[in-house]
Amino acid sequence: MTINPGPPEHRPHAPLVSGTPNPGPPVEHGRDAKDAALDAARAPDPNGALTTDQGVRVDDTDNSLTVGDRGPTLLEDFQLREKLTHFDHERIPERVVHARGAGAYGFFEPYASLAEFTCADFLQEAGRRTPVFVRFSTVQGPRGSADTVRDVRGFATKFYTRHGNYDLVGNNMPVFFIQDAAKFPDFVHAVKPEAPNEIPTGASAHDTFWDFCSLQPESTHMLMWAMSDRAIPRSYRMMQGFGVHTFRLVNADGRGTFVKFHWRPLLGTHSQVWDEAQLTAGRDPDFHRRDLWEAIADGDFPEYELGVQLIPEQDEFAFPFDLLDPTKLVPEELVPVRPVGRMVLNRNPENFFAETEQVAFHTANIVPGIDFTNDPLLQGRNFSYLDTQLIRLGGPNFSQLPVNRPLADVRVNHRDGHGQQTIHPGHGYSPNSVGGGCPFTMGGGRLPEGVFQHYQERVDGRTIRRRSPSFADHYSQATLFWRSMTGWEQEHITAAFAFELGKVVDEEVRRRTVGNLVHVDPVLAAEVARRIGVPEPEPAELDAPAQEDAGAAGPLVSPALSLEHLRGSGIRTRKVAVLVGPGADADQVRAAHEHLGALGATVETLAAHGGELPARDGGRLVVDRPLPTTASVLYDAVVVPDGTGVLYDAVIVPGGTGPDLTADPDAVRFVTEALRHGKPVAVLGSGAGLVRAAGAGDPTDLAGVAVRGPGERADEDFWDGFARLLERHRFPER
Ligand code: HDD
Repeated sequence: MTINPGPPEHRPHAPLVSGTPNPGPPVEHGRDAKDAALDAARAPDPNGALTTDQGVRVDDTDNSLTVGDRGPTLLEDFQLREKLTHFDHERIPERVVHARGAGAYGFFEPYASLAEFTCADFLQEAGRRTPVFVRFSTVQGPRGSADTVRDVRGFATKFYTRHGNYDLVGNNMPVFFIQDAAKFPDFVHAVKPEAPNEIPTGASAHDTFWDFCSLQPESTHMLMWAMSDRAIPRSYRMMQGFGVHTFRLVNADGRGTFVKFHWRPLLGTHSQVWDEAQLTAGRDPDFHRRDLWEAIADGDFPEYELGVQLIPEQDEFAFPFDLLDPTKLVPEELVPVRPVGRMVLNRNPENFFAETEQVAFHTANIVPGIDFTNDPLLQGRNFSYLDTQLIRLGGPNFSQLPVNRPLADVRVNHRDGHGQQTIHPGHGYSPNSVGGGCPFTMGGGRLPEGVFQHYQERVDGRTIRRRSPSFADHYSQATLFWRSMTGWEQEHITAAFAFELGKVVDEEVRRRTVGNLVHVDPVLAAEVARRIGVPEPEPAELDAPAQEDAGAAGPLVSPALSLEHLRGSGIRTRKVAVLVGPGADADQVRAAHEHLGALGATVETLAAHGGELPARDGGRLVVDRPLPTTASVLYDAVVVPDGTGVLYDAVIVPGGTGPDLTADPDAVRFVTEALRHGKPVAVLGSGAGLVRAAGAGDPTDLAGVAVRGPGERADEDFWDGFARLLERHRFPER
């Protein structure tokens, strides 16, 4: 029986009234206006008596109402019926794509006013903060799928501006698979698990995806990105975001400027390697979700810089590709990215379902100062997102859900519908006289600030159903991407094609894909063909130059596309494992924690079991995690101090005389994987033995391995040097 802890706190819910006063601009620090708005929707303090939905207190929630001890359950048990009925209806349809995700609140603040180009409220004033909610996601897998699959990542941002909600619904890659929204259902049916058996989960390595892409060469550029390490990010905190389409900024005078949006993570853009990503999916399917949550909970707030590429209207046709084609990017060498502000994610949601699951993004949620272009992919999206929320969130009132509710005043003539929560005053029609003509519109002449008006684009043409000839070049930018990669990036892309196509059963699909790759790079095509066992392209095909049409011009190489140039600086939040056994050098363990910790890394001591271990100097070493509960793939670097021989992403081996970790298979596997995945490793004294036990030979011969010989002091320079290795993140050339 539940003990009643006393009367519940009296905290009535004020009904939402349309047109309630604007809570005003968000405050500069602490809880912002969105937090205050969410407070209003929060359930009463749970520290009170359990009630039914009707507020009736419940005396027992564990037993059904029955006739006697062993008799039938009674229909009159309204508490049981309510409990079961609500439970039976807990699930809503998951998103048809991007079902798996994680979200966070934060704020955006501009560095300077962008008023010259846009009257968008959130870009007007340096330092003025606008609350945001961001949801990151994978595309293919269902809600319960693993985080580290090879896939595009969604990067969707809702800005709660004073002039209404603005949604920037982007991805971590700057282009897309298709050019026209009419192809989206086909594309998604092809990439999703196959219809007969719903296999595979969270993977594009299957026949229907490659069948579609091989027949739809416009996907080639995006395929290059999807086969690159961009598709296996290290963290949501370490990936770029892109608005993909060309949008339009509009200033107070109605002047338009084309714009491409970019998010750049301050921690640098980093990826896993394929073997690591696959192992991580087993070790921690929630790897990215957990990483985001823990970073925010620990106060390591993820930060991204918003950048824009601005293109004057008169330059619309100045490029060797069509700005409206979403399979094309604008090389940064042609139009530099101008930094305009920063976004900080500083608060985790309180309830995953209420916030992260129910958040509803919509590409057509734009605000004064931002407008669309005629990109046919974007135009279709502008229909689809609203449409999907109607089924997913059960009706037309989803924008009243707390996470979706604007901070700006909402006065509408919409009425009723499922889930209506607003008590609307007035009659809901316009024009009216009985309500004094309210709510009124603000049309006519030069509009006051904060009123939306579309950019007045001149459009003229016949009604046709055909792809624009200016969209015809499908290979030039795929080639640009390929040529912009370093050697190791090219090898990873080649291996990814070989892996994915190696899983494809239909040989014709494999051949066709290789036939498309010939137009990207003949050597790539030949190597993929060799690895998947289809005939190598004929010499004639190998000579085929990249498509020589209008699109073939442009820069030959764009360094900005390579991960090699996106590393960022510092080692903040990198995870370092220190592998120890009994007899490890406590000074070295302490130094690793202190030096790397002071630079912002998270350092953990791992050993065969939890608790404590004797150190070489007779002291005790506190173990943060037992090795069997963790794995190298969950760390960025390993330190194996002397006296041990260990198992992390970066290994520090302190010198010492304790039992040899080389005899511990967990420890050997840990270091083997760290080395195989190109992670920085530090070995001190006898710790070097663990690298040898991992079959990697002499540690001094290995890139990214810091070594201190027996008896050598690991001074500050040593740890600073190791931090520089960690800053680079990976040594794929190893
Ligand atoms: Fe989409 C969700 C990004 C093309 C239709 N999309 C969705 C999400 C992201 C993107 C990040 C998840 C939002 C969230 O976290 O709730 N989608 C993109 C990008 C695209 C793109 C960057 C190309 C540039 N999408 C696209 C097309 C269509 C859709 C062409 C349909 C015509 N997308 C949807 C959708 C989803 C969606 C079916 C599923 C759930 C949702 O909208 O809310 O409407």
